[in-house]
Amino acid sequence: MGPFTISLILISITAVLLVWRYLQNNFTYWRKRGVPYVPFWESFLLSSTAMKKINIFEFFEVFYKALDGHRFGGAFQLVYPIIIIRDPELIKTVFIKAFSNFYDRNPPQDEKGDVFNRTQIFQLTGEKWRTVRHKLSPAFSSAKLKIMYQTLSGCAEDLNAHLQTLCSETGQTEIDVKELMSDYTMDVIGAIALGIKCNSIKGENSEFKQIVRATFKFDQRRTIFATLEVIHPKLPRLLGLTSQLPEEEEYLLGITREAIEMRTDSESSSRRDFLQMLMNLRSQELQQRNENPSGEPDEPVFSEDILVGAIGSFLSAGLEPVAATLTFCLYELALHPDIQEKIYLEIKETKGQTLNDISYEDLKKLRYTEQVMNETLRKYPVAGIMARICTEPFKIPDSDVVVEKGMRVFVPLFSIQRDPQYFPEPDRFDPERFSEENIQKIVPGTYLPFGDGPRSCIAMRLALLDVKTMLIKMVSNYTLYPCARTQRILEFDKKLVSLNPASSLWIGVRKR
Ligand SMILES: *[C@@H]1O[C@H](CO)[C@@H](O)[C@H](O)[C@H]1NC(C)=O
Ligand SMILES: *[C@@H]1O[C@H](CO)[C@@H](O)[C@H](O)[C@H]1NC(C)=O
Ligand SMILES: CC(=O)N[C@H]1CO[C@H](CO)[C@@H](O)[C@@H]1O
Repeated sequence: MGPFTISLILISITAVLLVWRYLQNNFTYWRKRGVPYVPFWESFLLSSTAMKKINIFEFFEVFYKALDGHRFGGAFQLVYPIIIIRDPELIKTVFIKAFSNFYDRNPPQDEKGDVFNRTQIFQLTGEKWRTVRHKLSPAFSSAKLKIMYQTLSGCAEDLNAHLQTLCSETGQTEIDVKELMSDYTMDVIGAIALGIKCNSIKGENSEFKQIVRATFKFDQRRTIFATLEVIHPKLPRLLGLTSQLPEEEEYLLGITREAIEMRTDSESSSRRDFLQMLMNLRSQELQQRNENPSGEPDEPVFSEDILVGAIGSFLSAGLEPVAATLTFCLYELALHPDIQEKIYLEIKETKGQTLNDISYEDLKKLRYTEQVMNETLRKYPVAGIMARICTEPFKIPDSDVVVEKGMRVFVPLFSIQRDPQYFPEPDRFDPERFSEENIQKIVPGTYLPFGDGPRSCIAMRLALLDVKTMLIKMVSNYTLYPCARTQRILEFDKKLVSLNPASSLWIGVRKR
């Protein structure tokens, strides 16, 4: 054996020992701190089968149940210790009171990553996130929503017209709600974000629709990307992987740029879409810089990257999650004719004598419809696993445990909203849980479909308005019913990180 071979063997042994020590440190992380936890091997086996056999909600359900009786507990994601928060009060603390300790949703991004990845609102971190969020908030004000309501009504009317055609012969038809709602949200988001008409409902399979769908589909490639990112934010790029395919990214970048360039000043003033609002913010910023050239030359906030990123976020948050919520809602209505009838009567009453559409101001009178929407989001929280990164060490109240900086924190909201302790008979779809006298009984911190605190969903009111507008159109003109193809037990898509039916979802639709 030459000296070279010997040193090679020694190096290998050292490397193995170092890795083993590192893993050993991680494995014993929770035990050493006296925190209840799901043992490493259990977590690991679960995550290795999780990719295909169960979805992320069921994955966290196992942790949730294993930690029954504890306010919080440890588990492992790959080989890294993570913390699971179960207690409603502690959840509120993490989201609101201790917000500055759990500032970010993701670890700081790899700055050289792809534009979309880097600038999506949910991925912005630190101060930049605060500034952008603050400036975007007016986009979702009541005045803006009132204008958007017209756009939404137009899209819902297209849907109505489409169904009228399908029902024209026999007065009824069977629809794949999942597909139909996916088309509907595509039309809505195209109109609201970019001011373009996609005509997906009318059956146009536009390039926009194809590419946007592909871009925001959480496929195998993206699962691998996300897994590598857990190991190290830079790892995907080192291996040559981007979260977006370059051609998809180029396309979205292209249409955004094109949309910006095509807008002349005179046209701009009449535009009311999200892109226009972003452009206005950018010109305000430019103007301020010109007027005050001596000021600090900060990095511009509304760079083109941020603009494209904001549009990208808008598309990704406005498509699948909204389509899924609508799908679950219509499905439950088809199975519950009594609930459907109550909505129908409420809408009819609100419309009163006039057959006009319900005005924006009158929408808030539809309390029962809102209860149904709330119950849908309770049973099917599309973003049911909420994640935070610890940005400042945090001592958990009434315990000696300190959450260390960099630790990933998970709130298994899906399991909490289906915990019989908080919602008796959780599988039952029951809008009465949100009736005037019952809603007070809901334990704070157990119902948070849009998150809570400064990082809650910025577009919550728009999403709810979208759902409501569609429900009004649908229920006032059609009766939904289960047909032979309707599944009685819903299976969720195992490939996605958001909640979605696994396959087509058929229901019957009859003209009223
Ligand atoms: C629906 O839930 C929200 C919380 O997300 C609550 O503020 C609202 O009062 C609820 N409305 C009804 C009618 O249940
Ligand atoms: C019901 O359908 C008819 C025919 O398309 C339409 O005129 C009417 O506006 C619809 N009603 C509602 C509430 O959408
Ligand atoms: C638009 C843009 O800058 N895209 C970049 C995304 O990331 C890849 C690889 O890192 C670059 O090649 C692209 O130019």
